Amino acid sequence: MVQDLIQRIEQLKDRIRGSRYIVALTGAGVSAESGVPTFRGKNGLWKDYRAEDLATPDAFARNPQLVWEWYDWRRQLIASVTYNPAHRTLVELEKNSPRFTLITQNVDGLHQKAGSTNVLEIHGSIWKLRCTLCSDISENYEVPLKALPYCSMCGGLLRPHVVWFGESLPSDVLVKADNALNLCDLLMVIGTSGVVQPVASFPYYARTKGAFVLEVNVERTLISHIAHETILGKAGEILPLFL
Ligand code: BV8
Ligand code: ZN
Repeated sequence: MVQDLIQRIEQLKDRIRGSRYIVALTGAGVSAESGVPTFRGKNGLWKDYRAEDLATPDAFARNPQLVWEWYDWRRQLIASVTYNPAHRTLVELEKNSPRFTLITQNVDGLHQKAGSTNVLEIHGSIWKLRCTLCSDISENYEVPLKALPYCSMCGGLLRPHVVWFGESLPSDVLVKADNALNLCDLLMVIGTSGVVQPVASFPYYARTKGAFVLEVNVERTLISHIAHETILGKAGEILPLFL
């Protein structure tokens, strides 16, 4: 069993070394070992609410206070943790690869804190706010938020600059992601359950364009049947083995 894993890791190291364009697609699982709860894990994200119930425009329109309470709680939690070996390994891979793009569904900013530079935040960032009236985007690192934030330009209520359910992904980021998935010869899918669309279809798309799809997760997921190789284990323990 262990011998088999060592052999598979060695083969994957050769493949990584020989890749001309690596894309990494990450989800909540890469931040789990930093202490950031995943969305659909058993410990869940917050009280008895589900992300699908709070991360929506309707929830915010109905009760901005409650939605901001949830984001403020997550911002405080994220501000109190730091990146882990999974994030750091992706920084090293970016440095050592001829071409490398990191597409993340995470909004926590831990990839950038760890040193990743070419990061596509496909679902936005919890550290950016957008005005609900004039759409001005600002960065805000205030934890805890003392009150509901309002726009300095027009006085409109600010919302988290993240993609909620039912909202389309930022087209400029989508175009870059599409291009990367089209051109890469290795796609590493790390710590995502493959539930949320359209990102969950990215591995399938990359595979049809000829990429080798490698998945790292603690359990098999909806992506596993698309992956050429699935390594079961914690991202913070498995990824450093590829260096
Ligand atoms: C869109 C940002 C339409 C905010 C998020 C049916 C009904 C209603 C809607 C739909 C439907 N079918 C499809 C939809 C569309 C919907 C969707 O996919 N719903 C799902 C629930 C079925 N999608 C959308 O609404 C998207 N927009 O489709 O727009 C449209 C189209 C055209 C024009 C206009 C509009 C928008 C989706 C974006 C939603 N925003 N978050 C915020 O974060 O607050 S989603 C949320 O889920 C996060 O972004 C998160 O990143 C993302 C994905 O979750 P994961 O990252 O995979 O996390 P999860 O907990 O699920 O899994 C963690 C994984 O890690 C697990 O596999 C676990 O095993 C693993 N793991 C744990 N520990 C470790 C580990 N792995 C390795 N190491 C470890 N240590
Ligand atoms: Zn404004």
